[in-house]
Amino acid sequence: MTTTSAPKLLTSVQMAHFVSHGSLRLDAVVPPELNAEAMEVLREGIRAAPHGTPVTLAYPEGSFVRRLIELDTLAGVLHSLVGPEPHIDHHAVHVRQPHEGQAQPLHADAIIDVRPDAFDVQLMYYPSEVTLEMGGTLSVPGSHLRRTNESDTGRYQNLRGQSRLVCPAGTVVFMHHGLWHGGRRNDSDTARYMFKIRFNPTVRQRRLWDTSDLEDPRVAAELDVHFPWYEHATSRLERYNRVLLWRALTGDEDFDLEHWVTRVSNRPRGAAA
Ligand SMILES: O=C(O)CCC(=O)C(=O)O
Repeated sequence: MTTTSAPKLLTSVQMAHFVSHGSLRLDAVVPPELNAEAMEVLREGIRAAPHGTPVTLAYPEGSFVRRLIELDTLAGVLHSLVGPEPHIDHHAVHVRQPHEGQAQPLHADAIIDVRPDAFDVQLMYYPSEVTLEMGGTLSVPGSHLRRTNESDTGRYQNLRGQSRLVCPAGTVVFMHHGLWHGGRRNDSDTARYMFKIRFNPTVRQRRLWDTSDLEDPRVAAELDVHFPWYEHATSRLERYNRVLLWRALTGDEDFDLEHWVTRVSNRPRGAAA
């Protein structure tokens, strides 16, 4: 992927935020000219590419999508999360029509996905302002490591701590593929547009971000965050799963929070004297 200047990589604190929350939100990062162009391009639709197409083949040099994902900030976040030359799993233009009368059920964009050390990332781009009435994407922070099956979560309504996106034009959310989310009902008079691209990594997702702050105590604080919808016991399991993912992302097999993983991986081999 080419960029005009050096892409702005994530810090370790931001990566840890992604690992615990399952998403990162960047408000108004896309400039107004590109947002205006987006509205025309998205209304016309963007030609689909077969699953697993390299970015450079899916989106020709100079095309709207290439210029979007090559913005320094977006390119830096993408590189940090999935590395260079990812493949396009698929893309879609999601329109919540004015007064369409229904919401999408809560779902993850995956069947049960047990990869412990790899994940896909979804870029969700909102070219226009999204107000509370417009059916912004609902998401449930910290739900991405539950390994649920697609829309099996559809009967859950309104979990404590859920987030309903309200944002300025040009906002982009990067989402772990397992995060529970869904488009809400649009009760406004205006169609809501969102362009989503799912990226498959083609390299090992290890230390792809700016790791100079790896020892910052805010890293562990981010990884240890609690969400109000967690049950008591599973909140421990969430922390455990985050430690496993952080170990995979950093290669640091000793990293832990309160001994959670160390305790259950303790397999002494020596014989008693
Ligand atoms: O339209 C939205 O806000 C969400 C769309 C969605 O759930 C998806 O792309 O999987």
